[in-house]
Amino acid sequence: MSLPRFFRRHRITWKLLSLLAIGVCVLYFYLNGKKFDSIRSIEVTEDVLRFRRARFEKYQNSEGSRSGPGEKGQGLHLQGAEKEKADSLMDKEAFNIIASDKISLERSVKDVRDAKCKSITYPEVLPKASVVIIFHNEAWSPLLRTAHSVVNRSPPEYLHEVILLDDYSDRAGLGEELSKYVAETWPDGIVKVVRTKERSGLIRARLAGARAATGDVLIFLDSHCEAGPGWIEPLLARIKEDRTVVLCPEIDNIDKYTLDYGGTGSYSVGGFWWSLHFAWRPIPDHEHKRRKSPVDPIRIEPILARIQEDRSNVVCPIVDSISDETLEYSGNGGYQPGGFSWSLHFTWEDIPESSLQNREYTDPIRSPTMAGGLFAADRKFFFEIGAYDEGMDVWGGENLEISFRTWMCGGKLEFIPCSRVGHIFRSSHPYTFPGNKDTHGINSMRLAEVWMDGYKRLFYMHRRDLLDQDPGDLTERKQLRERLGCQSFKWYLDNVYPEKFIPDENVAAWGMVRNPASNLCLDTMGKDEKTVFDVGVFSCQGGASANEVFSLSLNDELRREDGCLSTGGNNGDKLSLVHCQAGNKKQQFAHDKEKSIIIHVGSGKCLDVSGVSSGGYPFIKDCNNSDSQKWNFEFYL
Ligand code: LR7
Ligand code: MN
Repeated sequence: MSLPRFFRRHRITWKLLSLLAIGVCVLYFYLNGKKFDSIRSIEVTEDVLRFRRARFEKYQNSEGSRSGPGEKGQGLHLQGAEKEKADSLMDKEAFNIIASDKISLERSVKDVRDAKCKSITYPEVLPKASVVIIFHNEAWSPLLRTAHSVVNRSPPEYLHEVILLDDYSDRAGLGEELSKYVAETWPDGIVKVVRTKERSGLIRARLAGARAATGDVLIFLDSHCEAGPGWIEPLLARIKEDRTVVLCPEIDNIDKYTLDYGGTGSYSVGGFWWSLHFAWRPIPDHEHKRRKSPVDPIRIEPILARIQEDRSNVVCPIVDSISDETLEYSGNGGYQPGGFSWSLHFTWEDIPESSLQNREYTDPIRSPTMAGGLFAADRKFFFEIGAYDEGMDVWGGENLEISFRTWMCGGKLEFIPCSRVGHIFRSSHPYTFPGNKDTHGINSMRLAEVWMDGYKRLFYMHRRDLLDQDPGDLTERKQLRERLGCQSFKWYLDNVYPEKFIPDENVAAWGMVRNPASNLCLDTMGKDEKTVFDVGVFSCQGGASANEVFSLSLNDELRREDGCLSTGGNNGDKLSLVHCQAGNKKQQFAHDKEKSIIIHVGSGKCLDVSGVSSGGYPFIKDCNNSDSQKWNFEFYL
């Protein structure tokens, strides 16, 4: 039966059908309009593409010869009245808005990439990106500089759109004026403004941006960034290679006082504190090993090439071993430079830490976590692995949540050294937190409850105050974890972050370190572990304070998460908490449980609190078996 006959038989008229169609359309636009302001959409014809290409080339060709304040990524040092004005606005804006306003929105930046990055050829066909820039009350110049830098430094073939996602700003200029500027500056519609209808917080704002986006790849940026030369190709090429990677560019520092665009110096990866704050740290050894050898793979004749490069080089191959018994040929595992002993014998040495960090590579660096704001992912993959937790408010926590989840649910997190994006690191938040809520705390609680299994105990150790708080409904996120069949948090620690110190596992003892006679316990006295300070003693808090949690590690360290007790070894020396350094003799302690003493191995002296009261400092002294030298750990393993 033909369709018209079917309709006739069932008395469905065309009129009714078209009415229905109109109805559906109206409903569709109504619903869409509810979520956010409509997106200005322009058909991308050949003409539009040609226009975009011409604009891109024009900028690329003129970039080198630009002149004016801040060009080439230089900082601006204001004087006199301007400086005063800038200083007075620092509290409100948390960066130098006057300097920023004086710098062109299209300024050039330094090309801080490793030279090798520039000679990589990427596939000509790459997935296309939707760049999502979320903002709430961002200042005009950093916001638009972010957008311009993306348009000017992304070949139009790879840039599907730039979405300025306005999270309900009420700052002057960000409404009509912004829409007008965008329409006039980018008449081809490459930049779109999308607005939320209520303050969503950065997590839901990013979700709204991701939902509005239609490109193959999502790239999120904060609203005070500058994309560097060639930033987008390495990200897209890596995602083309493997759609399950979540990528971060190397994040360069744009100085908040001068707007100087500076490189990062060395590559870092992300970690975390058990308090669920993000931390930068050097690339760990196992990752150095995993990554490609320092020998550039494109050099077929490395020795000759190196000499050709510089004739004053004397070059050695890496010496592999051939067993004298079996003649088995084997690699030597690591790379080692030579040294000598004073008896004038040749020695193999370890590669000094400094040159490990300075070795520059172009290939991806795996990282257990990301900072949060700047990353790229295949759009569909981003949603497949659970996008974001909609229940998280305003700021904080989502960066570790997406990091843990990515690794645990089958993805990988990588930093891409050849992709550089600058970010203004501000010291405070130039926006409100509605209801003055501790959103980082509650958001982190949500992620701990869903993703950290039993290890959430270590978060609550730092945040006992949260134990009676309500993190909200977690059913959906728990179902997501179930549905995706994700790995355990222990798997993540073992496989992705094996160097992470777990204060109460694989240690000899932990908890309060108590001197029974005085009821004094070792105590950080609230000092930040990221700084160096002397460890004190305080009346024991009965496990109520994370300040009194120390571990005796299996390597004889008396330590916290990242800081180890260290002392010179003279009678009366205090103990300072410094960054742990494996094998450092000053940081070695032994605990004799029978005698209840803690001995500094290097000096053979004992930890002592004689004459010290709560708030004072313990020290080391010749062992004398007195009560002031007796110490017990809260827990022994
Ligand atoms: O309610 C809000 N709505 C928003 O749209 C609050 C903020 N925002 C926007 C804001 O305008 C900005 O563009 O969200 C973005 C991030 O806010 P910032 O710049 O105040 O955050 P931050 O740079 O201090 O914080 C880092 O950690 C956050 C944790 O929630 C986010 O993940 C940020 O994106 C993240 N920034 C980076 O990772 C950049 C690199 C810095 C580092 C380390
Ligand atoms: Mn930021």
